[in-house]
Amino acid sequence: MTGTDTLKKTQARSKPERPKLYKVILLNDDFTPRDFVVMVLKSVFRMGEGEALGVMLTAHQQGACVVAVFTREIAEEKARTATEAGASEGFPLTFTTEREE
Ligand code: TYC
Repeated sequence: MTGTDTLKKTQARSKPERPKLYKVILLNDDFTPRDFVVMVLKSVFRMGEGEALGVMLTAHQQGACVVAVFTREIAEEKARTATEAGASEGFPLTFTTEREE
């Protein structure tokens, strides 16, 4: 057996990369009803009432709030689904995604 064969059996050639993570961010607006925002947070992000209320109030007061962190595909899908839930009722509710540092 050569040295190379031994290396192959004991050591990975390249480390599997850790997947990049993306934040889903809720943006405040002046029109979407508070209870609708809470309902979307509960249904799309599986939050309980208290957590959803806290996230909604933080966005309302600070302008934005991080909702959760996922891999890119999941973050984008959840942000799209939640934004569409608002749009389907005529609300400007917006969720964006941002790469985590
Ligand atoms: N600002 C909205 C209102 O006063 C409620 C709201 C909160 C909307 C958070 C969006 O991300 C949001 N009706």
